[in-house]
Amino acid sequence: MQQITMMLAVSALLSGTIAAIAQAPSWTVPSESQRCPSKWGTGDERGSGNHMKPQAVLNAIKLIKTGEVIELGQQLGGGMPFFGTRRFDIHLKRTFMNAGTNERGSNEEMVLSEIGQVGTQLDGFAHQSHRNSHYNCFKTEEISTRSGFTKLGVQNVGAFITRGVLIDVAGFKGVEMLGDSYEITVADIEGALKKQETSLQPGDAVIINTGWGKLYGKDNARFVKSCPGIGVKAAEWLVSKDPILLGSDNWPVEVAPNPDPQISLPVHQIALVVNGVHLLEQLKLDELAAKQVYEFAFMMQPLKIQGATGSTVAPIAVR
Ligand code: UVW
Repeated sequence: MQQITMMLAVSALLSGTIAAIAQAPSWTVPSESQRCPSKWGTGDERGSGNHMKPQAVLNAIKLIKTGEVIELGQQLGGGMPFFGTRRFDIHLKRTFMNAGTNERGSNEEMVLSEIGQVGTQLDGFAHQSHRNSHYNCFKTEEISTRSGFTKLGVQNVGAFITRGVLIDVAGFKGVEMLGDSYEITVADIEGALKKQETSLQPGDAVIINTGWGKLYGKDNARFVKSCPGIGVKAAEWLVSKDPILLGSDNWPVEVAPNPDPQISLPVHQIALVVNGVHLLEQLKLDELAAKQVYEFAFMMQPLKIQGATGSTVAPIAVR
């Protein structure tokens, strides 16, 4: 009898452990005591943007040899892909004639959009949180108002002029486009960098080509349904290289959905919340990849929208 009770107890213990293992998510957000204050100091709002110093500009311009400018921004308009219910409606306000003998006509437009979160966009730190806790442990209820965030607004980001590095993972794999929910591994990134003979430096704008941008405006339904991109391991590896931002041609920079169905866009939290590293989404990378431009001067300035969570941007690569 004693033996049977013991066996039942052991089997209950084992099945409990197995159930716990089966349920454990593959990644959890580090505690506030582990991630705050950020390495940039208590109260810091700029995170990786602190890399922007005059020396970064001087290093970047040394990479300009021909003056060729390659645009990295996708077009904004009705034909672009949207995540969820986001929209971009442009209403033309037609000509009016101004008084004066020179008969000057004027036109303008009104745009209705989640202007910080559509098209080629820079994610600011107010965009994401862990529960109510943002980058550097700013609390949502203490920094959010009807007219925007009082801390971490995108107007604080400023201009980025720094070394840009393209990691062409699609090229490394010998495909036009990675598979619909392919998770880029650390080995893929290391392999691509080795093939390109490029290495990463602190303060780089690190940009990953998945080929997914080819669907932008062409197959929008597929573009937003899922996407290839970096997962937790590759994101942590890249963040350990201390970049100014992580960018890609897909919609969230990271693989979606995450292969672990228990977690939702974890790279958003790894980058924006835990480490204060900006994300740059929906880049147009076809020209950069086709021309095999792996190192360049990267230039971008987000709109100075006070208290906004992000900004549509039109970055450029200059070589
Ligand atoms: C979300 O807001 C979920 O995504 P993104 O930052 O990619 O627009």
